[in-house]
Amino acid sequence: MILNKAFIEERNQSYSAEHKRNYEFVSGSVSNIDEVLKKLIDFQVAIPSWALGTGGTRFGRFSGGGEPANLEQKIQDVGLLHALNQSSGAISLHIPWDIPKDTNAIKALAAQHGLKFDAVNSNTFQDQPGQQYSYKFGSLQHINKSVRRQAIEHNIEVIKNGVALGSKALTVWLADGSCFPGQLNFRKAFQNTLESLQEIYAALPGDWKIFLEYKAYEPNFYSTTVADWGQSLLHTSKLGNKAYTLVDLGHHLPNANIEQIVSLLMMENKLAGFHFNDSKYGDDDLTVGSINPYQLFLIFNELVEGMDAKGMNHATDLAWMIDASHNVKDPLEDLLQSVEAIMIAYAQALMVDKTALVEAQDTNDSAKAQEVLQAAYRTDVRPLVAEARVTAGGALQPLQLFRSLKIREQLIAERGTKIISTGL
Ligand code: RM4
Ligand code: MN
Ligand code: MN
Repeated sequence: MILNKAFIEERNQSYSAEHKRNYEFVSGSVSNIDEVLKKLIDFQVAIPSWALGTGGTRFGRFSGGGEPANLEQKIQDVGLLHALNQSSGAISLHIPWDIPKDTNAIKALAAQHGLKFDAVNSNTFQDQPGQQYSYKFGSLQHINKSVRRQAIEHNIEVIKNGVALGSKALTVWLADGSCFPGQLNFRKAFQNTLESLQEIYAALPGDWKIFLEYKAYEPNFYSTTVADWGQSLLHTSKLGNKAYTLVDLGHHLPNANIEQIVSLLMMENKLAGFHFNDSKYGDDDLTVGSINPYQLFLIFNELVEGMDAKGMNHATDLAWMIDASHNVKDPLEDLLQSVEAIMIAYAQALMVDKTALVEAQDTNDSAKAQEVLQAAYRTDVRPLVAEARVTAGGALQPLQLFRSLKIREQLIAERGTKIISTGL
């Protein structure tokens, strides 16, 4: 199914009078409105190939029907999202869940939908059929060199897959760690991990980057070998200037000040980018903005401030990706909501009165600083985001259009109800 721009434009008509009114109201107070719109249009968020099927927990999985059965169908799904919101112009693949069989055909299909290939992700947290050594006790950290070698080779293989598709980065998330005190020598685990990463780093093409995620716990519940931003930064600093630390919002301990982490990683030129999601307890992988939208705004406020201080391009100098997966919503509706939440937080951050904020900071005026931030956060910027989307050829109301066109019903008719997508 391909939604073309003319069709979407026609469907937008029915809401356009109301939109115009709302847009005029909010844009009237934005002095640099053209610049803001341009930034919103340029900003693209990559969709993870593993989020297009229904997610599960270790207790169960409730398939919603019409899930993509293969990589081609996953690309079609991201194509649908992008047609609706014009902000999801890239897909991030997980290997071996999504190994392309015919690379050229896959590239052509993606191009037909206006999609690029974002970072490729390796997987050494599961054993695959036929694999010689098990990752039960870790991969890049493993006490046995043969296991480490197998995991290194896998990452190099993933890079090769990515090169063929035109990706420019490898994202590594390691489940490595230990479940009980005394199980692991922390120093040796760190050193083995670093040496393994150095071998992977050496295999990166000249214009590639490696992103190293951190995560506080799970699946290991006593220690994780790359557990926080300090441990990731230690590795990425030792590796070199092609290595960056990736922030997955759900990977922190409760109440961590993520916006401060982001600010300092940027200061050190070590921020890779994001895996966006939201969480109440841990790595919940909930819809972006569904639990703590103010935190998301504060993160974007630091991002915009930090990127502007360094003269960075907001759209292209950091990697923007969603990493979400859960049990109950239609995955495509969920992703539309996640992208919208990201765009809203970004638009609000663009609206912050920077001069007033700096003035408040320089005079220790905490009350004023709060007023400035909350003035931006409490502005309803949805008409700005919608205007950018419509200008780019997207739908005024993507979720409503998805529902009124009965897209899920059509996907179920085409694909059936029994398919279980690869992923979590
Ligand atoms: C991990 C981590 C990785 C993702 C896997 C599926 O918790 O967030 O980024 O690739 O889940
Ligand atoms: Mn992640
Ligand atoms: Mn995660």
